[in-house]
Amino acid sequence: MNTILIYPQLEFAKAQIPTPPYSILFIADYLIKRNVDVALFDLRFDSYSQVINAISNNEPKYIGISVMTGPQIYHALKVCEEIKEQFNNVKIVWGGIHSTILPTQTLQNNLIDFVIRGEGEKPYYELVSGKNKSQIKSLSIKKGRKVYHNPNSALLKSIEINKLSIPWELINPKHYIRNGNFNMITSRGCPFGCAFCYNTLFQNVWRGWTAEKCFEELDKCIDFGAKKINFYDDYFFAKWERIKALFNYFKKKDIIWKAELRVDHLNSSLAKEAKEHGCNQLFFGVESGSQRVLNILNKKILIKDIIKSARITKDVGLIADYSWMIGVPGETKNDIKKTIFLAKRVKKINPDCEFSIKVLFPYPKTPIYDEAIKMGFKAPFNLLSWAKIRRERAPSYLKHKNLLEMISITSAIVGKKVFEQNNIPILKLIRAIAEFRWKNEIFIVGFENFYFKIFRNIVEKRIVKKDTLEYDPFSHKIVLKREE
Ligand code: B12
Ligand code: SF4
Repeated sequence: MNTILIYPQLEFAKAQIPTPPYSILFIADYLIKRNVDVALFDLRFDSYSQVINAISNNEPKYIGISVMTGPQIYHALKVCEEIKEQFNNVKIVWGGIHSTILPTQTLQNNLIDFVIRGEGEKPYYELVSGKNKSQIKSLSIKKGRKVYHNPNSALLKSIEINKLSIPWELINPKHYIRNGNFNMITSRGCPFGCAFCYNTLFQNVWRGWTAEKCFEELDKCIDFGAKKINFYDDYFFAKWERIKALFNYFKKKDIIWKAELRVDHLNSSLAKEAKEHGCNQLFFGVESGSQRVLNILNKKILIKDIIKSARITKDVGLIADYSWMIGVPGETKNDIKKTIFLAKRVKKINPDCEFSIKVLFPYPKTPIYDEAIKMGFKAPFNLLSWAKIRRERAPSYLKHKNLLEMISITSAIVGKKVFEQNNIPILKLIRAIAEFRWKNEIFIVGFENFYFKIFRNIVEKRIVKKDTLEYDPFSHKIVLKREE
């Protein structure tokens, strides 16, 4: 039994510290432990010809592709096209958040044979090991033009998650370390039920590695060069005992780290302890400066929590990264003003903080999506139109679409330290214009909106020029790349 798992290319991948493709790494580990041969390709580093050769040599019956909403869909379709052209009998299985949200629409595409919704470990193993398809939970199948969805499978339990390790032998770990920076994930799920969040689809249950399991996995990452770790967990601080043990581990191993925390969970002693144990930065999803909008979003935080977080991080000397959101169904211009006002106030309290304001794109099956539909939102109707979704682009049902996009683009420029690099003239110019706009709140349509993509390309090319320069998110500097 053998299979191939593929992580398609991402847009602007070069300007980021590449995150290992954990989605398919965990699935691979589950399969390997059950005697399935797995080859894994991350198309940020591997080529189509490697994939084609592996299919020729191993003749797998199923190939699994991991896909997020946005530009990755386009790259995923390209690789599927290439595969189907040469190997018509191979069955292509899509998994990941996008196909979990829209399994029927995904299967309407001719290139895709099956969708696995939700966590892929168990259903994908059952598929490749030949279990009767009608018995495989979470599998979506098409017969002719009709699509059938088997019932959802149960989420993996914490005990099962703790049996999963990262099979580093399948990829080159060094690809994912840049100047000691490394992105890691130690848990799944979040119980808070924010109205816009994909976690509502995953039954909002937190499951994670124990502290001991974290040490075991982190030791391997440290061995191949990880020194500064960015935790991508949705709810890293879920279990206090686990966090205390991890704090001691970070101190012992001299690890610098950052992670996401809810503002209502922050207090001075937690911030101090985190700082004393290597924390350099906390990420807060604060979303809005309007309490009314926070309530619509079911965020369960108060404006005063946001302000307090800025004071605490300032006092303790932590960098705080605030993520704000506009374009919420039911939001007024006044609410948007309040968000800009609060983002400015927070920056004033803790000048060392970072921030960006993103435009909400409602995802099907989240509560906010139903509100958006009532207000005239029309979701993209096929995979290629979903591929066009961009973080800074506002959906067209929103009034003041251009204004929202300009706020988003301007905030990303004034709020992110990467634009503070004075040694790159183009960044200086972009920042000067954005600062003028931000200060005076002039967000009428400007050339930045039209040329933002070109700007991003320039920035990316400059940062990765000849692959020797890159942005270090911990020191907030563009640094010379060292070979790990
Ligand atoms: C790290 C990360 C990134 C990294 C890239 C990840 C990587 N490996 O390189 C970066 C920062 C680049 C990124 C970018 C984006 N991201 Co992102 N990202 C994440 C994050 C924080 C962790 C992903 C992860 O590793 N999860 C852990 C694994 C184990 O979980 P998983 O991916 O869900 O995989 C499981 C199942 O989904 C399923 N599965 C997944 N793939 C497959 C494949 C097969 C064959 C099968 C059977 C099953 C299966 O099984 C897996 C194991 O159980 C998630 C949030 C989260 N906590 O998951 C958001 C998240 C995935 N990102 C999201 C989004 C929207 C984006 C962007 C599109 C944002 C944007 N609008 O620009 C961009 C993509 C832009 C682009 N350039 O293409 C959304 C996805 C929503 C969606 N509808 O797809 C998430 C959920 C964040 C959120 N809260 O909204 N992201
Ligand atoms: S706190 Fe964050 S991860 Fe948790 S449900 Fe809300 S948005 Fe999602």
